[in-house]
Amino acid sequence: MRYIQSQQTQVSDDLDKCWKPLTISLFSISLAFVLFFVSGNAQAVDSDLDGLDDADELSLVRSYPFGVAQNLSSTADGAYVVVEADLDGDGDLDVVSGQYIDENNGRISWFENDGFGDLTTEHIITTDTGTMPGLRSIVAADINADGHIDLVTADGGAIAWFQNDGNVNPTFSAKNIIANYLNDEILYAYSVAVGDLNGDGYIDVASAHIGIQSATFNVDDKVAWYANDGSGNFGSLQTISSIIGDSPVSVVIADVGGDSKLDVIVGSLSADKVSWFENTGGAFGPEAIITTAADGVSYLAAADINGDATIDIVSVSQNDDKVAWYPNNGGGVWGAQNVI
Ligand SMILES: [Ca+2]
Ligand SMILES: [Ca+2]
Ligand SMILES: [Ca+2]
Ligand SMILES: [Ca+2]
Repeated sequence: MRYIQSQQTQVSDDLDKCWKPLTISLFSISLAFVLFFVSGNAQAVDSDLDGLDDADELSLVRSYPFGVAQNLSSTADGAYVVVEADLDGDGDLDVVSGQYIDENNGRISWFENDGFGDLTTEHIITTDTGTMPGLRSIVAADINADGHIDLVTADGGAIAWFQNDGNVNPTFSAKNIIANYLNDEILYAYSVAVGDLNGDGYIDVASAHIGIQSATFNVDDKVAWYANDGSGNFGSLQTISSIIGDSPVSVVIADVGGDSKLDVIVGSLSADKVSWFENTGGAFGPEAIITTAADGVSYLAAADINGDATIDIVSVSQNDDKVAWYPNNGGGVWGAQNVI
């Protein structure tokens, strides 16, 4: 079963959650948005720190950590989520962009790769990009197992997927809700990840919701997953973690325990924490902490950084301006933080 796992988190100033702009000195490329990829994961960074609305240039850095930038589009205003996937099934990677303009305006589009690495016309998939705080995360995966790559999103109020009709020039369905605020009390869904979590051969979905915390109102703060029946019908929300005040902001699926079952790794913004939950066979063990030294963690990725055949974790944290990785010494035993 073919899919590309990816996951994104906005790293920018967000007044609602008092986010601070990320300034990473390594990002010296003067582009409006810089993206980096770790094992198919993508991250958008507002590198000029001037907010979301005024970007008029979108570029890709194709190799980890900081490869050669190339222009993608001059029309994708406000874009901050980008995913590569072969949406039309012709063997080359097309590009999906998720654009957040404000809480009521945004769109998800795809750009066909012409086979020479150049991207053609923008095809709008949807302008239904959610409620407060709007689109945050897109992953590409064949959710209904028909051989065509679909899209899964977290858009603040909902976890949803869009079905690829598989035509030569594919179009996408309307938003199929997996879980939402109304039915599941999801608040501020920021991140989605995909993988077969219960071992039935069908790709499931995990999500992280940073919740809302104030002196009088503390809710959600969940990491959850949803079982796929293979046709894109999802079971009810199953809670992996619910720690009020943690603000889980990024979720990644990977087998870090080394038992061939896919585990769930979570970055928690307010707790400055990266932790993982071992998959015990469609259920999850207690939280195991990888680090609490990622101040304002905003994004995670999983990859074998040091080539020892275990999956390591990379974190981006906005309050200490760090990109760091944590070596997996096997069996879920973690080494200390290495700042990149
Ligand atoms: Ca293609
Ligand atoms: Ca499909
Ligand atoms: Ca499954
Ligand atoms: Ca495992």
